[in-house]
Amino acid sequence: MSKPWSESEVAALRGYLKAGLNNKDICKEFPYRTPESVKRRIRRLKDTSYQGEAEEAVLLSVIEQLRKVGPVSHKLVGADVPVGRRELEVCIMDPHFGMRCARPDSDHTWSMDEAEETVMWAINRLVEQALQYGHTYSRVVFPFGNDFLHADNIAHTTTKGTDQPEMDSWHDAYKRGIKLAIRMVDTLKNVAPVKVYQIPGNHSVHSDFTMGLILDAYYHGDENVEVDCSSSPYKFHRFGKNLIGYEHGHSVSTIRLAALMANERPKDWAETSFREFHLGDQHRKGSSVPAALEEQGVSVEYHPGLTPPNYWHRVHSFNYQKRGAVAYVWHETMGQEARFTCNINQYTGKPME
Ligand SMILES: [Mn+2]
Repeated sequence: MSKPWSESEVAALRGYLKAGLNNKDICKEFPYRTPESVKRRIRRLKDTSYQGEAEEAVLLSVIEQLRKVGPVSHKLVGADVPVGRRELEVCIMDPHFGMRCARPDSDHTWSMDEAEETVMWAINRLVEQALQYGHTYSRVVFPFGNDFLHADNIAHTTTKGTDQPEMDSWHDAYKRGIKLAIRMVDTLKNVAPVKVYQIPGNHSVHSDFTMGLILDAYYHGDENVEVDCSSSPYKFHRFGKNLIGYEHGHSVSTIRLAALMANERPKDWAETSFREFHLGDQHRKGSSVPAALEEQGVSVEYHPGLTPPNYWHRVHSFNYQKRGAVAYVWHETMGQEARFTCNINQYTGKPME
């Protein structure tokens, strides 16, 4: 086995390739290595850079095509609503699309069909409740991501490489996931113009981020949908006296969130009175340490998920948590005014209706 290539050797190799040297001449530059070893390294370098370039070219061409085929519409919905006043925030956390569960290793069954049906039931139910509330909304705020897909790649692992054996075909989940994301946004668009914030989770950072880019491209010509798909790990939404922070909940300790908000958004912090962080990750209201908190006037809340406890949850007895989704009504000056919840019965696995 030959000695591993050092970074400076690889850098030199890259330089020779860039300068147009042929394989034979490059081999002469590394007299202490066999020509086979040098050629193998050259092949590897070419393969990786070719693959990277090819993937980027495919993604850019898909995004370019989407920009052309997405809907073109001018601001119609909510255009007559007085500026500000009320916004509706809809939190569908941790859909884990593509996860497949069967009983009794999991509490309930879960498939892409069931996920689509459940997610759309939740969105429609929350919208119905929001409209029954009797007010109009100037905007719908929609955090998207938060483990939208269960696994991040064809090896069925999370972004950091933890195996997710319960994942269906990643390709299929990704393609169907895009359609579902568009259905969700289209439904919310019937209420008011939608602001989407892409929030990375811990299961599917790359997949959810690129889906955010696809949503951004798809709604490029639609003045009723705006997508914030920056690569920032957390995002902030300012509305009048309200400031909402989004973070998935797995990487920042809850106790740090208040100061993080103040530092990240000093001007918004100074001009607002109502500040909250809305998190996912735990698939239930509150995490164990601490259960829920308000620190320096910033309330931090973990949100329930719609997914059933899978084998991993069941094996650790992290099951029987309340499943559901939550929406909030924010008044421009008076703060959070109402909260709607739609619930799934944790014993039957069916929507409570
Ligand atoms: Mn999750």
